[in-house]
Amino acid sequence: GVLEGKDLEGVRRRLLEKYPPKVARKRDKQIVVNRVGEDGSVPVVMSNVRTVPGLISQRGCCYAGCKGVVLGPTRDIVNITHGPVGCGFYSWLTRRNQTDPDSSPDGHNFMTYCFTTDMQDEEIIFGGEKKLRLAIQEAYDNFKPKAIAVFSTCPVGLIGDDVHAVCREMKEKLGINVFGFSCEGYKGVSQSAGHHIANNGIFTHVVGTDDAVPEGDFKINLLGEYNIGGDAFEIERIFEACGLTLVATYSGNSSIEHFARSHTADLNLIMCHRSINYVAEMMETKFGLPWIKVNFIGAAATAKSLRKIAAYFDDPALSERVEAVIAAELPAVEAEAAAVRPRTEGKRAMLFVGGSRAHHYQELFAELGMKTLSAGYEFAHRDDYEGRRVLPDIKVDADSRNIQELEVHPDPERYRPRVDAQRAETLAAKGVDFADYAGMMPEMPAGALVIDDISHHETEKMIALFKPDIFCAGIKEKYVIQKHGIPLKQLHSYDYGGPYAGFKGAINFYQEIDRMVNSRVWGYLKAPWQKNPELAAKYAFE
Ligand code: CFN
Ligand code: HCA
Repeated sequence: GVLEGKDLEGVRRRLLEKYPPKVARKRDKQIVVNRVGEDGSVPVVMSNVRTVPGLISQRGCCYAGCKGVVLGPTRDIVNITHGPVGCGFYSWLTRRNQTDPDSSPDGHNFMTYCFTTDMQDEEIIFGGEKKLRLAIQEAYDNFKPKAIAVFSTCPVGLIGDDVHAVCREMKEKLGINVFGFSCEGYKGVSQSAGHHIANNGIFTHVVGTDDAVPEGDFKINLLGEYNIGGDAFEIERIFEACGLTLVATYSGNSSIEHFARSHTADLNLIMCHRSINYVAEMMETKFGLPWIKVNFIGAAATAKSLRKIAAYFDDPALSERVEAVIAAELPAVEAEAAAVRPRTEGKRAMLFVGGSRAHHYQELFAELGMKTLSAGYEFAHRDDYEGRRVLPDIKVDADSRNIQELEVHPDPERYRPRVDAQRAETLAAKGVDFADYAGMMPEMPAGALVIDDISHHETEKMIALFKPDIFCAGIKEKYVIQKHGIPLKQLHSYDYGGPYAGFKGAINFYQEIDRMVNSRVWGYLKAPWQKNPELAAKYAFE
């Protein structure tokens, strides 16, 4: 098996043995050994459940998912964090979502600013609506933005400020789009609830407000791509070369104007399903826009995704251009992989990240001849693990719109009814699965250990048991892991690197992983007392 002949049940026991019985019973359902049936079925991993208090989790909060993740990367909305200063400050560009100032002809790029109401004791006690009103006014006076969005942090919900009423009032007064999100950090069990709230809000307040159809024969939206380390720039480069017209990206280097007309595209491509599937579902229901999953992490995955898009449009000229782009790009990538592979072949990785990258990055490691011993998401749901469609199973707040309540657009001439049956048949005939709900586990080897919402304790056990050659996670894990002498690659912020998407990104990734897994520095990481018995003895008695 992948886990090097280790007794897998024994490994699971070792991870759980220190826990009190009730905790062990819960974690037991979130740690499974992968098996893949002939029909692609995999075991159930319990996910999207509350973390046991006291366990050190990698997870973030609802506000992080809404403001930090989904809407933070939009450059021309003034995003105001309503709360004490920390939430706004810590979600200010730490994710390394990039913008291209040249793509804002009006000069609107507010990414370099951090907007917050900076609530004090006075607002917590007497209410913060007045300060929020002033903040919106001040932002408007200084920047004259097209839109202002307000994001609630924990205390806002606790004291009951009505951010939506303030937004409505200011929208009326200023004559620009002003809308709020009840994304208090404590809602739900992770960032995931925040994704949902962001999706519902942007759909309700922005999508479909501009009916002007952009020019282009093959109009697409790219959903769930946030331009971390410039990934979206590389994907845009490839789309352009292929002759695909990108209407909107949700939400790397995005503009509110792109969202407003995104319903006029022909096809939605979903890169990170977890964070944005709700927008895709709602666009499909209301405007008849079909969606397919893509993955631009890995050269082979990129080529496969481009071919899938071409198959969807079923146009010989497009297919020809796509093939030409793949043929032009692949040789350089393959040459680099071949150069690096003798040094990376057989090395072992573990990936514990978010809700899609722990899956997508396995492609890049496979291209390096490396194997994934163990992987897991922080906050993904069963469909992201199993690759099957299961209904959204998280509770959202009352002001969020439920997708089931949506009606189709009143103009069926203009917007196709939900899922064009004929097109689905055409695709099936070409062997393209229209509803390809690929997930992590069906694409992982049997015997790999899948761990949902891994705890710090389990992380240390996994390190001690397997000594992987590289561990992929985030900033909170990084230095703890490295002190064990194992390099940690941040798959959130990419450390200081990137892009890793597309063809050029793959080359960057190969080179960086080669440097990391082959650096001799990790062998020198013993602390003085680990090398010197006298020191060890001294500290033992102090
Ligand atoms: S950029 Fe995305 S790809 S949006 Fe999501 S699930 Fe986070 S911020 Mo960190 S890196 Fe991560 Fe994914 Fe989608 Fe990023 S794996 S945890 S909420 N994520
Ligand atoms: C978030 C954002 C985060 C955190 C990354 C990390 C990101 O979830 O709040 O823990 O290093 O990608 O910036 O996921």
